[in-house]
Amino acid sequence: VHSYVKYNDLDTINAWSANIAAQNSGLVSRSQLGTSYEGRPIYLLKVGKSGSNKKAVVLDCGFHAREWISVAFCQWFVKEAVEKYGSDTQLTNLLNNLDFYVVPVLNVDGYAYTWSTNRMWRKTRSVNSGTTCIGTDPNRNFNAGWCTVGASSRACDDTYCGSSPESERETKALANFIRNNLSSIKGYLTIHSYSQMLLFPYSYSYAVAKDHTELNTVAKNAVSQLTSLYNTKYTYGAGGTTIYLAAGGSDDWAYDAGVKYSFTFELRDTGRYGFLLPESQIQATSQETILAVRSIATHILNNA
Ligand code: 0X9
Ligand code: ZN
Repeated sequence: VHSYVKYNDLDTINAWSANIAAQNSGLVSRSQLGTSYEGRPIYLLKVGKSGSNKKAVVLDCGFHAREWISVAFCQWFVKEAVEKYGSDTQLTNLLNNLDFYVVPVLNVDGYAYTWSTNRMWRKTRSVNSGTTCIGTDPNRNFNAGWCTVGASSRACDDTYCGSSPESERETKALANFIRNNLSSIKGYLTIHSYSQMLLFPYSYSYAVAKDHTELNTVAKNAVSQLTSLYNTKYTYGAGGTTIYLAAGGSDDWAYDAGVKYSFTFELRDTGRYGFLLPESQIQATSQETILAVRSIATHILNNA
């Protein structure tokens, strides 16, 4: 049975997304972004009041299979939208004027595998030729300095960049969706864990992004909002200098494709529990993170 304060398995999440769309048809609709390597549907929720020529923000969760708090956050975000639409002024304004394209779980095969077999799995579950090692790191598989730095060309490694950019069905599906909707998509938010960081381009090199100053201000304000709730400390900045150089990430790719407001969240914690963040922290983590997402979305609405 689905719970917002527990980690839910993939079947439960898929049933949840069908239900929340069916029960909030004026605000949420579900479609299929694509199909995974093992044949599972990858769903997409469009969250927003219908209108014409709306700007849009993509929000994805579950790139890395073991980062369960990310997946929990996407569910919480949609719950907030449907529960507070019409009463919360800021949220209502955002949903009236922006569409959020939410991918509750991108790496569905990997997520299922963390439930069935190996809680610490990170990559996709695609078969690699010439080895028994499975999977590609989806966040090393985008065409942004692909496999040049902070990524491995060895299929057995956790940061394997894949046989070519977008070699994975999951990354190809997301990239195609963004490419096909570039005229409306103004923001790209990809949710990971852990480290308590808010990152923006670039991570594939130390090059300073054209919009660095603005992105830094947006990040600073978002982090300030996040911290205001429970005093959770975040660092923020360009990925290369703030966390590490790592090429092939979706944030850098989306930015270079023209999505100016491109951010990676690294949610709680800083390592005490790491990927095994207790369920008791889902609510607080989600609530504080939503403040940051609202802050970024408000900036996009007013400036994009
Ligand atoms: O290494 C990653 O993919 C992210 N950290 S994680 O621990 N969740 O794996 C950080 C991604 C930052 N952005 C890029 N490297 N493009
Ligand atoms: Zn991650």
